[in-house]
Amino acid sequence: MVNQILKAPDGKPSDVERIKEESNYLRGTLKEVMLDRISAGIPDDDNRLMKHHGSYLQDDRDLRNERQKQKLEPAYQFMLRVRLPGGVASSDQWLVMDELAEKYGNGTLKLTTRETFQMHGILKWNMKSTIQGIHAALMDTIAACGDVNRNVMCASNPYQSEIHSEVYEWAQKLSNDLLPRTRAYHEIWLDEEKVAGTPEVEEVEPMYGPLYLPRKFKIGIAVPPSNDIDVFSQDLGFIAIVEEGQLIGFNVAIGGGMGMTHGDTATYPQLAKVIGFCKPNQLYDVAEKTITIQRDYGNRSVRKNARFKYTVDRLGLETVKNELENRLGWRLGEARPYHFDHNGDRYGWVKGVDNNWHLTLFIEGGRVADFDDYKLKTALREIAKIHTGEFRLTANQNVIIANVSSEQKKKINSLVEQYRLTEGKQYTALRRSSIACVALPTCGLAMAEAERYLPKLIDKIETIVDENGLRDKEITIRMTGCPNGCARHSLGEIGFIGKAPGKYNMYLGAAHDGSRLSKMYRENIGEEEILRELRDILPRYAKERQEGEHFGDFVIRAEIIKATTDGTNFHD
Ligand code: SRM
Ligand code: SF4
Repeated sequence: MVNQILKAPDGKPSDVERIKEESNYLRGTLKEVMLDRISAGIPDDDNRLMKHHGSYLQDDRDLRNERQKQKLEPAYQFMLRVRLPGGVASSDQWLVMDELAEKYGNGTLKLTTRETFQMHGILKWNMKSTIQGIHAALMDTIAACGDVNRNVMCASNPYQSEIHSEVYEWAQKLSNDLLPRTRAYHEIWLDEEKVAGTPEVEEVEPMYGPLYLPRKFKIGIAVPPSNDIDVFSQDLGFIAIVEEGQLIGFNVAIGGGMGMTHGDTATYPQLAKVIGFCKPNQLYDVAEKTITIQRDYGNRSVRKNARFKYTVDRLGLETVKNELENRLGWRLGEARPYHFDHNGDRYGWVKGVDNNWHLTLFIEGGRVADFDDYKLKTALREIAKIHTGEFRLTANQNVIIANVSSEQKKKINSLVEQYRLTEGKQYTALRRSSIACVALPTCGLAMAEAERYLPKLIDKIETIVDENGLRDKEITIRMTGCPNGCARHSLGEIGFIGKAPGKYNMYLGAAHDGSRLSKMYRENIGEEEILRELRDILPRYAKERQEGEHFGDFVIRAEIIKATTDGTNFHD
């Protein structure tokens, strides 16, 4: 199937390629090292493999210096990410995650920007029990991280119930059918008997092959007018096309991604581009064949240039489209018209076409915890105990209490009021449009704070917003602790990327509907300068904006920043 004319970059394969190759389909020595009680950590090679099982070894960075002084090994602990296609969890599953976080994690749950749960702070000896607990609740952590297809996202709010349930089914199917076939996960964590290497059973990965993909791969399905999943940030995005109330198919967009490295212009965020249209029953084929193109032509030598976006930019959009059509054996249809309004969530109760109700709640930084004056985790637990619908985790780190009958709505609402959950209404629209990645203390790559700092920064920006009558103006604001872009910072109308403790690069000019990237406005600035800049720009927006003009469009029209027209000119 490999096209002799197209080429993957030459170069010595990266060390991760060797680790995968020698791993016997993602097993390595994980089973043995997890039993070792001498260290709370695991060797680097096994940690690389661990990701494919949905987990990373981390250490508590707040304790790093102190432990070093005491000549102790770092405070090792694991992060565990659930695979939850479309972000849909039943009440029972919510309760299990709540309990596991208490029992084995740091007591909190992180709702991620890819619609799933993360737990932090799990000790090595508790990993197996945690994964088994998740498995018993009919969830898993397979392929939640690693060089494979990740959790498949889909539009969150099911108010157009029939369309959403169809789209959700597609997200589930893609997520399940694109899973690695290795039984490594079942053997290591679920005590399934080993089959690999025995003469009776020859293990194969029909789609991935023994080296899996050169890098992670992400798929999301949007339902216009909401671009809540940021479809253009996906390696492969699908845009649902609805005509006369029927889902007739999907526009196909390829080659998006947010990550980059400070100071390296060969790395950049990029938006996926629409290349055509497919019918619902062609969706899986398109996904599978696109993945195999990245498998065959992605860069296996330089990991920071290994994402599909670089493969597409290197080979050319048309070439990749042709290759896809060759592999499919049929041509994509012409892309259909669509329109996005926004990439955030819409808060509060909405009634679906089937008369069920859905309540979107703002969860700051996606962190579900009991705070001194705000018992959020307890509140959601109490709701889960009586809620017969489901919880929908959104790509903006929020939660939707979905499919509530009119009879149940009263009961749920009284809990919402008792625990002051919609106090978010009193927040500014700016805060409700915020996302922050985890960053410190758990993320090993963080250069600055994000989740723990953005709320405090917003406290101060809110004063400026209030002074200028912008309280109800939705301006998306996103912060990450490093340029990897886990909070999709380049798609925030105001974006911050951590550079060093207390220092950020500031970005402006992204489109409110997720269709244009931002551009760097100021480099390496601290809080005082950030506020000074916003004290200049926000009043201008308040006074000079045109009817309905979004902040991201205004800063370009007002020539405060140049528009980024493609990822390849992001750094210009
Ligand atoms: Fe991410 C790595 C957290 C969504 C781009 N991401 C990490 C790691 C695992 C750090 C590491 O490699 O050691 C972070 C763990 C921190 C912690 O302590 O939990 C991490 N990423 C997250 C989450 C939890 C952020 C959040 O606060 O919600 C999100 C989990 C999503 C999920 O459920 O699967 C998360 N990461 C994203 C997104 C957004 C998205 O997918 O929509 C992106 C940008 C989109 C993209 O992939 O291009 C993203 N994460 C990265 C990258 C950069 C990849 C690249 O192309 O260069 C890394 C670093 C890497 O892969 O080497 C990374
Ligand atoms: Fe960590 Fe950077 Fe991702 Fe934030 S953006 S979670 S700091 S890798």
